[in-house]
Amino acid sequence: MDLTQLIAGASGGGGIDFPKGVDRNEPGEGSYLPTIPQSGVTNAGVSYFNAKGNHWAVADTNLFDFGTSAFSFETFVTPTTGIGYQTVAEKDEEWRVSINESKGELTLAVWDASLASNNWVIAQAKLDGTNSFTGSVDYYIGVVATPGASNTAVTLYYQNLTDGGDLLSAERTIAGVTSIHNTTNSFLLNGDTNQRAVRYMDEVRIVTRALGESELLVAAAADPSGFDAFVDKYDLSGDPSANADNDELTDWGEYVFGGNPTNSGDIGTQPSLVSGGYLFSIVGDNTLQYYVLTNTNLVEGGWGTNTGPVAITDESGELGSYTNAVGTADDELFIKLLVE
Ligand SMILES: [Ca+2]
Ligand SMILES: [Ca+2]
Ligand SMILES: [Ca+2]
Repeated sequence: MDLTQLIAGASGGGGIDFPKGVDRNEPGEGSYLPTIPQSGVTNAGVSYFNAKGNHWAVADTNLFDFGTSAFSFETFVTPTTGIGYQTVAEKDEEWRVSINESKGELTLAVWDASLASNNWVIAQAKLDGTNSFTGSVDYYIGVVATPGASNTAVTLYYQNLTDGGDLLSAERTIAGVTSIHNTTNSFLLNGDTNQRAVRYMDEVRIVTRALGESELLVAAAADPSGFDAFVDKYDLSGDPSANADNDELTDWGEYVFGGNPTNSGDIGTQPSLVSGGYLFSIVGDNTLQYYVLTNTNLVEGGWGTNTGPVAITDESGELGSYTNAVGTADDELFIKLLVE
């Protein structure tokens, strides 16, 4: 469901004031709300609710009629300090996502029409204890609700973006609810009174199916890995053939052999030959493979593959040791290690 389109045509509903789209803070609260949602479209702004009951209101459409279908809701949010319970998103008498800044709870409530009263029934977790939601800290939250034959299964997702925490999740069950109640009520983002309002929100996504963990918005915004992480760590150009410290190894070589690309005195662990065994170390990155190439005569001969490609299965990021028997039969043998 493209909420961007829906919100573009939305009114401020019955709130105190229209919410505002503002530039992302740099740094401070709201600064960790990502600029690139899974659609790949960058944006500089966030929704600023300013702890007031301003909200985006989207009129009901059949896109919201989930029925017995699973659905997923995700957003990035900055809670308000000192007001406890805060509504993140709500479709009255259907479903509601809320956080509690004082108790640390993330809650999906769904409406159980079969009950005579107290119809909101909940799935709730304190993903990181009672301090899960601190005012002015940026968080990712997600809920995945899957109605079944006798209950609704719910997965709650949570990540503290400001402090760089892991993505955490909890499984819950809402007994007795086998479909999502359908009304014509509007969909609201943010609470409609200033006692229930968040500070910032961005990148809201609703999908009419159960998203897997690898499909979540935070999966797209995950930290770079492998050579990309090495480039970030040492502030390199990103060109594998560059040589930032002008030693004998390219930046790529420094990555592969565990060197320091900004210290010409450190070229990592270089291959060595011990009684017919070619010993070498390669960084634990399972996207890599290596070949050991040999040549008996650098002037006339060609390089042959002694072994390879051999996939690296280690994914630790630490150097791993490998060995390849090249033998001692030749009077002269040139050995080359190719890693790609
Ligand atoms: Ca409806
Ligand atoms: Ca270098
Ligand atoms: Ca170096």
